Amino acid sequence: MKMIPLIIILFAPLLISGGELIHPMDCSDIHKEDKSKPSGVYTIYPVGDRSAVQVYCDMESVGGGWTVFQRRMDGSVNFYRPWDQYKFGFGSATGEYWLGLKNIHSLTNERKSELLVDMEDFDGKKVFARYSSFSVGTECDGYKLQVSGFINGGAGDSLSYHSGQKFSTFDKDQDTWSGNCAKIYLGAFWYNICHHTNPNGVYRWGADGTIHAVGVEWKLWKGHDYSLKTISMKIRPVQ
Ligand SMILES: [Ca+2]
Repeated sequence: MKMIPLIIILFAPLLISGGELIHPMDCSDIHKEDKSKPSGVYTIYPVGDRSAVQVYCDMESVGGGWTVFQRRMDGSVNFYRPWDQYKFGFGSATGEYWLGLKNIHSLTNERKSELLVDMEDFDGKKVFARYSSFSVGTECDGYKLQVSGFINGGAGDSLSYHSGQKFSTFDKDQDTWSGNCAKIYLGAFWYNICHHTNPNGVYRWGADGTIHAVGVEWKLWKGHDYSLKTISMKIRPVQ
C-alpha cells in the first residue's frame, strides 16, 4: 500500500485530468497528447510545476509541436531591454514576445532540441532556416548559444556565425567585439563582432539604410539594411 504515494509522485508530471495534460513542459507535449490542437497560445511549464508561462505553439510547420521563444510581427513591443528582461522574458504570447533565457536554457538542456526560424518580408515572401541542433547554456556560462546542422529553406545561414557566443544586452556586454554590439545595433542577441542577424533589433518597415544594421534582419536573405515583416524562432525536441 505504501507504494501508491510514491507512484503518484513519480508520475505527477504525466497525470491526466479530463483529457488534459496538467503540466506540459513545452508545445511538443501538448501536440503529442492531441495532434488536432491548432496553433495558438498555450500554458507550458518549462522549469517545473511552478513555472507556468504562456507561449505561442506552432502546431503546423513541418510536423508541428514547436515552442516559439521569439516572435516579431508588428513592432508593438519594444525589444531594446536590459539583461533581466531577457533573462525572464517579456511581451505577450498573443503577439510579440521573448520567452526568456532561463526558460530557453531549461527547455534545451532537458531535451535535445532543433530550431526553426520562420520569416517573411513585406512582399509576402516566406522563407525559413532550420538547425538540427540548438541549445542555450547556463547563466554562469552567459547563456551561450550552440547551434549547428543548418538546413536551408531559402533564408541562408545567418546563425552559425553566432554559435559559441554568450548573450549580450546593452547593460551586459558579453560579445566578442571591443565595443558594445547591443548598444550600436539596438538589440540583444548572441552577438559576435557583431551580427549576421538581429531578430531583437528595431522594428522597421522593410528597406531602410538610414541607420546601418539596426533592424530586424537576416543578412543572408535580405542584407543588413532590410528589416523583416515577421520573424519567429521556435524549438522542438529531436525525435
Ligand atoms: Ca564588447
